[in-house]
Amino acid sequence: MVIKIFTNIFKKIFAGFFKEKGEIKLGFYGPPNAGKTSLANRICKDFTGEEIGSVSKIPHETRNVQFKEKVEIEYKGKKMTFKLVDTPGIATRIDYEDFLKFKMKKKESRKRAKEATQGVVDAIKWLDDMDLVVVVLDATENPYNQVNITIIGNLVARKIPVLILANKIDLKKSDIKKIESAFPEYETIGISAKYGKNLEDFYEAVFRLSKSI
Ligand SMILES: Nc1nc2c(ncn2[C@@H]2O[C@H](COP(=O)(O)OP(=O)(O)O)[C@@H](O)[C@H]2O)c(=O)[nH]1
Ligand SMILES: [Mg+2]
Repeated sequence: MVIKIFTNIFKKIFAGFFKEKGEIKLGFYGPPNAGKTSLANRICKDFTGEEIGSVSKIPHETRNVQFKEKVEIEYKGKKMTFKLVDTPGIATRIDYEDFLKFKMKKKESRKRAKEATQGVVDAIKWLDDMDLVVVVLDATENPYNQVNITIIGNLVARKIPVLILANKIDLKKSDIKKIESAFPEYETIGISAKYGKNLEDFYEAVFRLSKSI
């Protein structure tokens, strides 16, 4: 009897330990069109053979939080299991008229704007659940804006480890230094999600930060 109780307690502790450490919840956050889904897809494809969601040049393509569980990433002989969480782009202003420029019909544009607005709410709701967040920024855009500062400020307030990615370094206009100087307290890594450039540095940082969780 006593042994049984002890075994059960032991099992519970052990299960809890694995539950916490077993799967690291890795969130992809950032403004629309920065390349969050492109990056999540690349990782998923490389390690599971499947993609997580669709990519588009039209902003707010991702309007639901989407996941891929039990993604085992291998880097330099080490393995870690992640739950990848790809989120809708965070924006302060979503105007359906912006979609009309992409030859989208009025009705469809209005629907997209409504869903995108809900998407922002959902992305923020999920923040509390994350173990580690990768903030994906488009390195060809000015990083000093309300959205970026709000996302990073929120993560800091919640004490969630942050890694900043300067994406689209394949483009001539990209400027990693500008992102680094906008957020000097955080590690910034330049990548190209589309062409799979410099992902080694990204995995390196993710593994290192995951160990400290
Ligand atoms: N040149 C370039 N384009 C990219 C890169 N990553 C994403 N894109 C493009 O940026 C647009 C938005 O990508 P998406 O992954 O949907 O961004 P999300 O809204 O942050 O999920 C698409 O047209 C992508 O092909 C990159 O590394 N380089
Ligand atoms: Mg997306």
